This record gives sequence, structure tokens and C-alpha cells, in this order.
Amino acid sequence: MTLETNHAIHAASKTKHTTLLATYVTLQTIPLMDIEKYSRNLISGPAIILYGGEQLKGCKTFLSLLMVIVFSLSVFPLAYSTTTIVDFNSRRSTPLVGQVFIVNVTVSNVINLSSWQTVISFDHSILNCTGLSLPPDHVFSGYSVFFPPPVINNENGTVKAFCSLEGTGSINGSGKLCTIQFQAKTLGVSSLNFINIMMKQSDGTYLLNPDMIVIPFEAAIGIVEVSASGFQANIFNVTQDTQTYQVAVSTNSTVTNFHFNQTNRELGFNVTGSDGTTGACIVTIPKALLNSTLIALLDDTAIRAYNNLTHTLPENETYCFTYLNYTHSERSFKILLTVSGDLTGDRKVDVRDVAIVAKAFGTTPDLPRWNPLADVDNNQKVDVRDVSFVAKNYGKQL
Ligand SMILES: [Ca+2]
Repeated sequence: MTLETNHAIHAASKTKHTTLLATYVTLQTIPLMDIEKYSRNLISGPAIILYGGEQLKGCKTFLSLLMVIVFSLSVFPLAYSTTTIVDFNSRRSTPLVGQVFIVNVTVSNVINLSSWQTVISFDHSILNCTGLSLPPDHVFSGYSVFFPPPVINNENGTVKAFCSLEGTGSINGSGKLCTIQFQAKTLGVSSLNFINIMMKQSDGTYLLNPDMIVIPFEAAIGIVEVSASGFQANIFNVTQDTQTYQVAVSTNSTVTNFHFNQTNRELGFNVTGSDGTTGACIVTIPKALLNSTLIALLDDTAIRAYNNLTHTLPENETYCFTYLNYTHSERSFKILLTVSGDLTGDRKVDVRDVAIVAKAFGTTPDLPRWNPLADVDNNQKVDVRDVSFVAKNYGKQL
């Protein structure tokens, strides 16, 4: 973790330029807990340089200082020209079904951070959020903070946390904001999204300086791929407009006859496994190939629709993801580009699509008439919202 107090920087800026540079690097190497002590050294002593916790002397001092300055010159311009990023570490998690795992929320290259709030959405049909805490090395560790209990909502799939330094202090640098614990409920893929980015409101994700002004930042997107034991990744090269892309099929089945048809905007393959056993696959598709509104067909029957308008297509900056369970035999699997509201895979929205939602109307996953295809917004119930989404798109075609 690289962190500095403004206090330390301010003190350093009063000393010679070389000292400032040396200070900058030295501060990067010391734990945050030592910063307060270090700041006092800067203020009280004339240019005391600490390196690895020891005071440097004589010739060694000069050589070491020279090395530090050379190193500083190479990193110094970067440190102040990079964008502030709020991110997940890891950006991609790959737990097995049932597994508990953690994702850190991080910030990098922030200046003058005094408080933060994150509101993160996840797919509650795939993940359960089981906790959110400040790790021992969080960005404000060593200082008094106000950290109200996080708000976890596994019905809607959101988790919210706020943390503020007490008093008027602030920190610069990079580090962890908080640690979120999830349990993987079922096979599938969930995006992790920061919501209402840079909006200072009760359900917003924001960073604030001591004057309560929002600090601009870019937010990354996290991906959680929940698979089961025995899954293997199969990578296929696909060429489109002379560019080559890679599609990954992670599955416990054997994959054959993989193909991509650029004109039809369709990819497909066959899956086989021991008869009667359960198969599943997760398909990772570059967004340059297929994007936004997709439908999956098993043996030419539509079984699941994915739509970025209803947040049911998991995606990050580069890839989108589809996933499917099936009973093994020789099966063909297709993913097509289609229009919003198409639930049959014929790339138009008509009475047949309305009928699919009508037939499953009023159901939840525990009922026999349940059809995940009809749950357009993936809120685990087929209700008026699903009907109105299809109705709104009635008559559209690709
Ligand atoms: Ca629904």
C-alpha cells in the first residue's frame, strides 16, 4: 500500500527538492501505521531521511540518496498524472458453488480523501453477501474513523458502506477501502457494479475531500464466475473483420463443433457428457463479437435471455457472459444476438413472446410453472414488470 498524509507532504515541501523526492519514495515503503511518527520526524528534524527504518549516514547516505532520487524521477511524474480509480481486487473471482470468498474494494491514486461511500450491486440469484468489514490495512487504518454498520440487501442484491476520517484530516495514495464477503449460491456469472458513481446521495458511490467535495474517479467493473469442480476452460479463436478474438467455454462437458457466424451474429457448439448427469457451461464472449441482447438456445429451444437493459447480461468492459445448466446427452447450444423482449429466439417480439410470460405469470422458482426465460428482469418472480417489458418491445425485430 502506498499512502501519505498531507501533513507529511506539506512538511516535505518545505525542504529541499531532493528531500521531497526522497521523502516521496521513502513514504511509499513505510506502513501507514508509521506515518504519524514519520511526519513528526519531518517536522522536528532537519531533513532526516528514513530508509528501511534506519537513518542513513556518510557515503552510504549519498549513494543511497542518489539511487532513491533516480528511482523517484522515474516514478514521480506518474504518481501525479494518473487517474483515481475505484476498483475490485480481484476484478475477476472464480469461486466454486457453495464457496465463501472475499473481494476487496480499492482506491488508487487518490488525493485528499477524507470519506468514502460505495454502493455495489450484484446478482442475488447467484451470490449472497455475507459481510462487509474494514481490513486491518484499510486506507484510514491508524486513524479514528466513523464506520456505521454496512447495509446488506440480499433481496435486491446491493451492499452499501460508508467510512469517514474523524476530524479534518485526509490521506493520499492507494489502498483498500473495505473487504466484502460473498457466498456463491449457484452456478452462473454476476457482475459487481458500483452504482450511482460520483453522486453524493444516500445510494451513491463517492469519494469526498475534507470540504465534502466529490473527488472525480473512474470505476471498474468486477466479475464473479461461479463454476463447479471439474470445470475446464476451452478457448476458441474466432475471426471477425480480420480481427481474431477468443471465446472461452468453461464447462464440465466435452465441447465439439464450435462455430461463429458473423453474418447471423450467432455462436454455437455441441456439448456431450455421461448420459443423465448434469452439465453446465459458462461462455465468455468478447463484446466486439456479441453484445447487449442475447438469447441462448438448447437444441433449438430458447431457454434463457440476457439483456443489458434489465441488467441480466453479466458484463465487464471487454466481455459479456452467458451460462446454462442442462442434462447431459448430445446437445447443441447456440447464442444469438436478438432484440429486447424476444424470448423465443426468432429475433422478433410477437404474441409468442407474450405467451411465454403469461404462462409463467405469478410464479417464483419453487413453483412448477416457473420459467427463467419469462423472468426478464431476473428478480426471481414473473410479474407485471416482465409483462410490461415484453409489451413495450412488441413488434420489434432485428
Ligand atoms: Ca421478473
